[in-house]
Amino acid sequence: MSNGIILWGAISLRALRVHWALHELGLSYQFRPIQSRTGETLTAEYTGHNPKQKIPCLQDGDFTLTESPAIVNYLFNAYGAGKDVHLPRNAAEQARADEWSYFAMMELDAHSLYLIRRHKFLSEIYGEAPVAVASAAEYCLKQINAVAPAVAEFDPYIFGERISAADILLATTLDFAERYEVDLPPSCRIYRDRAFARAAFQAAKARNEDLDAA
Ligand SMILES: N[C@@H](CCC(=O)N[C@@H](CS)C(=O)NCC(=O)O)C(=O)O
Repeated sequence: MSNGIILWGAISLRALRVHWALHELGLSYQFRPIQSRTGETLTAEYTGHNPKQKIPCLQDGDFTLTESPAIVNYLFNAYGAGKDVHLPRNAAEQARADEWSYFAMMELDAHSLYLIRRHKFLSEIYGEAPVAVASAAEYCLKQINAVAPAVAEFDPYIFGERISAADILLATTLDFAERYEVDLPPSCRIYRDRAFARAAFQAAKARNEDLDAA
């Protein structure tokens, strides 16, 4: 357990990734439930922690970290030893974890889903771009369909019985895709549902949505 951890960021799926990692690791933490596009990320205090003015941001003592995949991996590496989670045991496993993580973060999250979010669901801020949105949705579905057979082989997670940081990144991003109207193939839906049924995920989701938290 650590009492020096503070997580900034509520409601957002990217903040949820960090809440989930903290719950899987059984870590206590303080929560600053600031949200995107409310002005709360623009304060001088928060900008001091994250000049990018985005959530999530983690403080662990005097160590400050942004970018949800970096934070999830940091927490697993710093606090996962001896816990009921999977940590890569060799270079090949680390590479496999990286492969799934970069796939989720780059091919799905950055290249396609964030584009759909900005130019379809937040078009009043970022402008409409229907051709780009349709192309991104098609691209995202093609990428997800390409990995669906491999996801069907997870037993039940990427590395077997124990959940890994890469699972947190992949499962949340597949859910992100479904929210943005990408039709998940059955193996991906089953995997996401299985991961989200975990007690740690359910507790994390409740905390992520608890705007009265301090
Ligand atoms: N790559 C970053 C993205 C962070 C991000 O875009 N956060 C959104 C909320 S999900 C945000 O803070 N948006 C506020 C804004 O764009 O002003 C991560 O994964 O942490």
